[in-house]
Amino acid sequence: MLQLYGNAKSRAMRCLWMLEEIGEPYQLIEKSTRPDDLQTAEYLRLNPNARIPTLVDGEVVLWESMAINIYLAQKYPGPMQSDSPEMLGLAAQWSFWAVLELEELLLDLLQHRAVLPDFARDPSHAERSELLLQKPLGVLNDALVGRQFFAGGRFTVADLNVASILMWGKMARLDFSAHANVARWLDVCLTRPAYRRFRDRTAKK
Ligand SMILES: N[C@@H](CCC(=O)N[C@@H](CS)C(=O)NCC(=O)O)C(=O)O
Repeated sequence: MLQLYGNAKSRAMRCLWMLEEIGEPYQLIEKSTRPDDLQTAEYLRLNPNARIPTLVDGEVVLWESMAINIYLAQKYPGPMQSDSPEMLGLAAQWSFWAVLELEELLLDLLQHRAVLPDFARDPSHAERSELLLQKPLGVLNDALVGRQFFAGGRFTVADLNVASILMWGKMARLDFSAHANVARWLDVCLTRPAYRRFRDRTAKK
């Protein structure tokens, strides 16, 4: 059975969502982000970065959440499977792009709007991140003109990987009003039954 090391409140959520999309049986092996949980000889053999998530699929061991998702989409037959090199290329393009252009800014926004205790929040950090996010949000918004999803006219790993980062914007009250296509697309992604299943399954923990 597929095994995913991580927890639902970390970047592992992206892979848990994908696992629900592909519908294969899997086991979540709970790992926190505490050093004593990650820096064990046993875990370091799987992931020398001492980070989560890590996927174990038989002999295959993978880390990096976006790569795990592209692998799962490619390997398991079903609606998430890429059916052309173009679709695979677009999945890689949007996944790299989301990590490089969105992730750090959104994490900073999230920290300073929602996660840090009040005394440690710096509104100027949040404002700067929100301002810098306007450019990539514009790129996303334009990519979604006349198109419901990023590739092949259907929800794919490209959408899942970008949405699983951009959802931090929702949690951080990012203003999407100037980017209506993005707001609509993100809502569609976050109402997927698989996303709801991921939430229901992990809410009980
Ligand atoms: N680029 C990696 C980042 C993994 C990562 O930083 N995971 C965090 C949890 S969200 C972690 O393991 N932190 C523990 C640490 O940095 O010590 C991915 O997307 O999988």
